[in-house]
Amino acid sequence: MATQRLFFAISLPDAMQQQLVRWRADTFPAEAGQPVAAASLHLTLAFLGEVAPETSRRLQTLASRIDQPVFDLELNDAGHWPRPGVVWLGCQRAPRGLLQLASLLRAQAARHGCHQSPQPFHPHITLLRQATQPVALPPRGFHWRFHVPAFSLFASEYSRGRTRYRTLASWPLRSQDPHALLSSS
Ligand code: 3AM
Repeated sequence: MATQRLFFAISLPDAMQQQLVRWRADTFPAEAGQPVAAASLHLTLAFLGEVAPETSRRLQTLASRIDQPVFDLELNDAGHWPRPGVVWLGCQRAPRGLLQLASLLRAQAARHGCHQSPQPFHPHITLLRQATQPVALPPRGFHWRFHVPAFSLFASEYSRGRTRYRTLASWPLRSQDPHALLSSS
């Protein structure tokens, strides 16, 4: 079987996708860049590149054993990276659960030969691509919050001039134990 282009990521609830798409249309002019389709909005945890089936199976087995708690994501930051041409949404302070999850997945990927960028992890949701010209960013003050109960492995597939992301598998994060919360308060 052929290799697949894979990445681990967090997907957004449908309602959040729709809200962000509406906000994006009101916030950025059409010439700012190429909007990412609502269903493709995601937060990448670890990019794996082209992966052979055996490595993909191993990484999925490891992912299924991850025992990390659920967390909430607050989107209250935006930025522009002119070189890759990306306008993004992110968080001023990334939750610890998110950083730990990404760090685990990246370490497992690196141990299985998937090159990991030496750049520090900057969690973001890409809103626009091909945004290589200066873009006016919205003033801070916006924020959306959503709960992250799971993470997924996606295949990035290119056909008929379009890239589509297909979910291959998803794994739940550990729910907060209400007893643990009570006893720690
Ligand atoms: O949409 P974001 O920015 O989260 O940019 C690609 C996209 O991330 C990134 O993987 C996600 C799914 O395609 N990506 C593509 N090539 C990459 C590479 N060589 C890469 N990330 C790191 N290194």
